[in-house]
Amino acid sequence: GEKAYLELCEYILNNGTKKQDRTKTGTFSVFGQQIRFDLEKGFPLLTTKKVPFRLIASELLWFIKGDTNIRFLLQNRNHIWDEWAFKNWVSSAEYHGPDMTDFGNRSQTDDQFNTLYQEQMAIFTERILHEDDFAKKYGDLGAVYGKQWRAWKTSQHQTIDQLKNVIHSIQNNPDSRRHIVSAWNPEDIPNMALPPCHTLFQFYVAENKLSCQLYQRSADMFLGVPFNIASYALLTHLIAHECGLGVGEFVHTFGDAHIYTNHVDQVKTQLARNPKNLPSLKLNEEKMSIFDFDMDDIGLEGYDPYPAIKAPVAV
Ligand code: THF
Repeated sequence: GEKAYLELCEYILNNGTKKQDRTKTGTFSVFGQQIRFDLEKGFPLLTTKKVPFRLIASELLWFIKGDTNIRFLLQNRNHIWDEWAFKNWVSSAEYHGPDMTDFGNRSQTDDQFNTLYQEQMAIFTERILHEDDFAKKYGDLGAVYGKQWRAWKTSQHQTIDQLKNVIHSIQNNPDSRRHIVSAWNPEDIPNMALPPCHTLFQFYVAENKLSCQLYQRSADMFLGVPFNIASYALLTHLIAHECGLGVGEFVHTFGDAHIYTNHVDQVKTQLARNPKNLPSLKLNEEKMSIFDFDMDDIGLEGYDPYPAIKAPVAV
């Protein structure tokens, strides 16, 4: 549960190796850890800081639709993937604005640059929202989660709908040990804005309850992981709902589990708080298929977290 998450963060602060990373921010890192959440005990949205559930739900619906264009996220006022699309735009030949090289780091250290960056980002997201051709070209993140889950490309020029298939196999052969969805497609990695952090997940059915385990190759413990826990918990609930099953556990297995050096104070603030009761998830009982769910069909009750804790995202 939440306590296991907090203990893992504390363990990383105390025992992590200081490692440089792709984003040049620096991290404290450990390799190979696991935490578990009993989904019957409540919906695992962390209470020791406010986690924006609306953003988690809209991102998951985006994956489920098989959409890889940030326009849908922007229409839902969700900005968590903006930087990755922006990166493609500002490094393209068509971009003629101020130099945005290394914007992730510079926007955090240089106020004057940050103003320019915010301006360019606002122009960019407006164009994605309102110009179809521009959105097609620069809003798309390529072969990210939605693509791999719903339309994995085969060597025979066909596509595989892994999500539909896994739901079908849960319904028809619940005891199977092959309820797997893989987002890691070695052929596509070179064409991705960001190779998938959630590499692979597996479902498991026992005693009429659906459990899910995720293997996450790289885990930003403070910003990403609270999103990821709630996202896979929500996915498990949605699929259990469609299959007429109860919910079991969410098991979260980590490869490189890290805390960015510029998140350490925030983590310490969070560690000083005691977890409260978990909220509960309310799904629209009238909708059966997970492919028909909209934001209005997903609600949360009894969420009473501590205040949000701000931190910069490493790009
Ligand atoms: N890159 C890094 N460095 N960390 C990640 O967690 C991450 N993700 C996705 C892709 N690349 C990543 C994007 N997911 C936030 C949360 C999840 C993200 C990206 C950003 C974030 O900033 N959350 C804020 C609130 C943001 C808001 O209110 O708009 C927070 O306080 O939780 C791994 O999935």
